[in-house]
Amino acid sequence: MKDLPVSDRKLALPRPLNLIGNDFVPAASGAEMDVLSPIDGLPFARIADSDAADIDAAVAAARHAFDAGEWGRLPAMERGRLMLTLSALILEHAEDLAQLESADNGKPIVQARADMQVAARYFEFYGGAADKVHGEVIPFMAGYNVEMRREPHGVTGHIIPWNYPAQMLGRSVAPALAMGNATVLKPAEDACLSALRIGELAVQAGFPPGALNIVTGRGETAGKALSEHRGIDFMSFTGSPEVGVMIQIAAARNFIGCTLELGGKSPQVIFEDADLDAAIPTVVKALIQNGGQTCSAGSRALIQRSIYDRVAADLTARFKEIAASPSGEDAVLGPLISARQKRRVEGYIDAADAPLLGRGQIRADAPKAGFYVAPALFGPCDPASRIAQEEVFGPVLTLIPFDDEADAIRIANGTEYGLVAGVWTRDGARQQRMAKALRCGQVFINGYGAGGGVELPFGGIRKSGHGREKGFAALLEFSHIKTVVNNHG
Ligand code: TXE
Repeated sequence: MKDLPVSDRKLALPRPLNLIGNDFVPAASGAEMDVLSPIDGLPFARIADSDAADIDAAVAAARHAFDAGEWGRLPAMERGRLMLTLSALILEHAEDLAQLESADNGKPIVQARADMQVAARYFEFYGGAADKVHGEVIPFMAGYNVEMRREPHGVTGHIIPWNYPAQMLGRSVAPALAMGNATVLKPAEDACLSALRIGELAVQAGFPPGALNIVTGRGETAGKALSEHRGIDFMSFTGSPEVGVMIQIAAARNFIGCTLELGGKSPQVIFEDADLDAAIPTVVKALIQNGGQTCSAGSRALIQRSIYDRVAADLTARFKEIAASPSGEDAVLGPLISARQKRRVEGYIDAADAPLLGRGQIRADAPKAGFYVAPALFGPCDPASRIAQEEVFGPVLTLIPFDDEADAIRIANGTEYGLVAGVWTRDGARQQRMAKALRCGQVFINGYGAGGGVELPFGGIRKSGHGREKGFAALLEFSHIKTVVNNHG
């Protein structure tokens, strides 16, 4: 299919407004900023360029919703129903949302469509869970009734990145809402249009004022103001480790909890007894998806030395075939999010301290001003080299040979990160040993990624962050335990 430049597409664009207390309002300062499409590098929309005043207003709206407004009084069952309605509305508008996401983020339309299914699924999963988080009764001394209740934190702050804007909104905000928190979301300035559209759908679904507030703008202004705000009771952040540290410090100063999801350098460990017909295409897909701009991207392939040459040759052939292109129906790899990210990734490629096995291509119809990067494959890489240690966040895969299981474990665990790992082996006992030995938050055996996997707790250790998103685990993060001791004797 011939792809239209973003400017020629019929996209219903959200207005450059924040969502505060169910009102769509401009930034208090009146400032706006351009949104560029990665597909052609041109401005195609505008958003509010908000600052601390807008965050103040959003936090106040959320506080009112929680303390005195309709949201705080809603039974859990009703909260859940509203979320299920929103889920249905996301599905109803999925194609428009996907087109918007693809133009805004650059991701291939097929991937944007899949993202909308996952975004809807978050509201379905957590909408269904809203009235299923029970407390406990604790046996205690005679004459006492002791309850352990799960209470919402109150007002929760959410800062999300640009790589999966709609999915990240659902992942961050849905469990918080399910527990009854009132939320303030600061999406990423690089891609936030789908978040604004989902905000409109939340109002349409009947969310009461202040339950979901969305303030767009830059990290160093709106994001910083939200993370440091004295009015928030919990903070959820997904982004870079550099900003994660600041979020953690701000949370500490406010004596509140936070979850941090900060990316990774996740290994895919391929043993000589692996089903290579399954492993090799999955390694490629799990890296190339979203242009490698995925926190859980399997960006290090650890390959047992006895099969290294064979696997490296196969991967090289596949990499050379991959072409970055605009977002047509057949696209598998889009542009990266921004000129900055393109420079960053190309910087890693140019400075790589390992042999280059091959590059993919940039398709001829990709606009020159778009942010396209041809995929790059490096190997054999020294596990301690920069390209094998640092998160590149682009279509770059490093191959690292290993000798035996102990060597594989040492290399796999040998970065500062610990988010996800993949293991490819037919040996059941080894599967178990590896699952135990790998230091990370999620291990996939003979597969990688799970198409959203909304039910599966997700998060990291060390530089990948702490706390868990997804699954039931996220509901626990967005609530605290209150012990009520009633001496009725
Ligand atoms: O992230 P930032 P960037 C990694 C990835 C990528 C690198 C840089 O390696 O190449 O980070 O990406 C907001 N106070 N990940 O620069 O800056 C910002 O507005 C409060 C991995 O885009 O961390 C956006 O909403 N907030 C990651 C969000 O933080 C601030 C996904 C993320 O932006 C802020 C993204 C501040 N001072 C990047 N500065 C993952 N875990 O998947 C920025 N922000």
